[in-house]
Amino acid sequence: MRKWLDRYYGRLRTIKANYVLLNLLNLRRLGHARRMLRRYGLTRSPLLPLSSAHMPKAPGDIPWLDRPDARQRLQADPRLPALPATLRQAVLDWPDKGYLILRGVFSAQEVDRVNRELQQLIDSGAVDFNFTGRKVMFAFRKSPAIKAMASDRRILDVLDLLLGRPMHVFQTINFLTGSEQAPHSDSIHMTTYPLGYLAAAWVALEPITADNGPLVYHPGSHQLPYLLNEGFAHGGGRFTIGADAYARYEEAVQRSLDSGRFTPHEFHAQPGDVLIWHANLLHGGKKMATPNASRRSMAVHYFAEDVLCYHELTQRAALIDEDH
Ligand SMILES: O=C(O)CCC(=O)C(=O)O
Repeated sequence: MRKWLDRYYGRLRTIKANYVLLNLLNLRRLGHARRMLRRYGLTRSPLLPLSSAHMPKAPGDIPWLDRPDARQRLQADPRLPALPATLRQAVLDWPDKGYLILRGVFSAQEVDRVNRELQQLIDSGAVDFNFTGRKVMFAFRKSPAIKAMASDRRILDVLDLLLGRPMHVFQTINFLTGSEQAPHSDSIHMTTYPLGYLAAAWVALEPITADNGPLVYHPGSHQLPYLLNEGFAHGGGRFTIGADAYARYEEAVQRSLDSGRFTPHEFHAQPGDVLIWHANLLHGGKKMATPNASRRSMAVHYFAEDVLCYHELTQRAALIDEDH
């Protein structure tokens, strides 16, 4: 029965018309997409499928630190000398590395408050794990402590500088264990037009070691071309999404890593440490040495102001609650 149901829901998820229906039910949360479509000259309803195939052919504005002269621009920027030396160096390295680490951003009390509130929400059934069984999505809508951490100015100020536009929280993902997720770029899940106006911050909420499934990232991989639907055999058609599009995407990413050009790094961290990564940096979660080892942590994804945001694989505009 379970198998049959999984197959049935799996099939429903491939039908584009179902996403149009879901969009209709969430019309109020598509205001942002409607405005952005208009802003970028696209005469398309946000209810309809939306992917990189529908975007203007011109790439549009490129984030300032993704341009070839990023380093020179940074060196001439009057904001740089005002930064603490380690942060200044990390920002200067961002164009080449695609990540930066901020140690000790959050205090033990701030971390404890987040862990406590999350546990209360889980225990009361106010939030639940998503289909992966490992991720609690959007808990910032229900927890003041998580919201405060996600929208903390110490992170947002760095993001605003790196992306050159004001950045806004789109989603939080809380983990109690490792994700063990295969390498991917966030731009397949949260694509923007213009491309590249997304970033993520990952906060350690307990000690993270080689054993409890640390985040794994591949410095420099953000400079690879963005891998979007036209870059791999996603298997979809005019009316359908490819049934195993994500598995095919992961295989294509793995092929790009198999060249050995990028060395994987693990983020070993103390509670309150933060790693920020670029929209196109390949990353994932290492296998836990002990199954289900505790790895409390939180990933936050941010969109820049005034960009169009959508999910490339399901071809759906991002639902944005503008009152959050
Ligand atoms: O925390 C992890 O293991 C992976 C997180 C991740 O891939 C993401 O949030 O995009």
